[in-house]
Amino acid sequence: NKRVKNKRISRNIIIGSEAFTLPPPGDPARPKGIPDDHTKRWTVYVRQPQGDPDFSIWLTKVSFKIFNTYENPLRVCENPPFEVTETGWGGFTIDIRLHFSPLSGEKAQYRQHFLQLEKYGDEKQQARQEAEGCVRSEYLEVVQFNEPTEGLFDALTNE
Ligand code: SLL
Repeated sequence: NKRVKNKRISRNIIIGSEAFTLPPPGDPARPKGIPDDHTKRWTVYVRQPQGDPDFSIWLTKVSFKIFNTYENPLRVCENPPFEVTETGWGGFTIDIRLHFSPLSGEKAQYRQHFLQLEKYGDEKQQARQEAEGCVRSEYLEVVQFNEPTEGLFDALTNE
């Protein structure tokens, strides 16, 4: 697996979470089977920025390690969408592992995301989060491949 010298390829991904307030226990609108102390439904995700070429060429698997009281806390997504949806009551840090196409010869890369369930920001932001019943927390991440393999270089420069 020959490498292309003096080259670096960068790709952007979005890591984030969104959390929706659940109707309280006893409310007919509350979905069945959710423990009474769970107040939110949340999703943690790795997505591509809108308009970017298909990232599944190079990003082939994403694993999310969620809080260890959940069933099967290591959630592995072998295909997009790379996301996990659960319910709960509290936020925590999620360990994320990005796995790359075998032709890249790259080791997995590690990221973290704090699952933010509570409103945050200034008054205006919090008012909007309250009105939408949704708290979103996202950031842009850069994934860099230094001296990529020829296979990865060709795949990413022909996209
Ligand atoms: C802490 N950050 O103080 C917290 C932990 C865990 C939240 C938050 C339900 C988990 C389940 C849930 O929301 N846990 O149902 O297993 O340590």
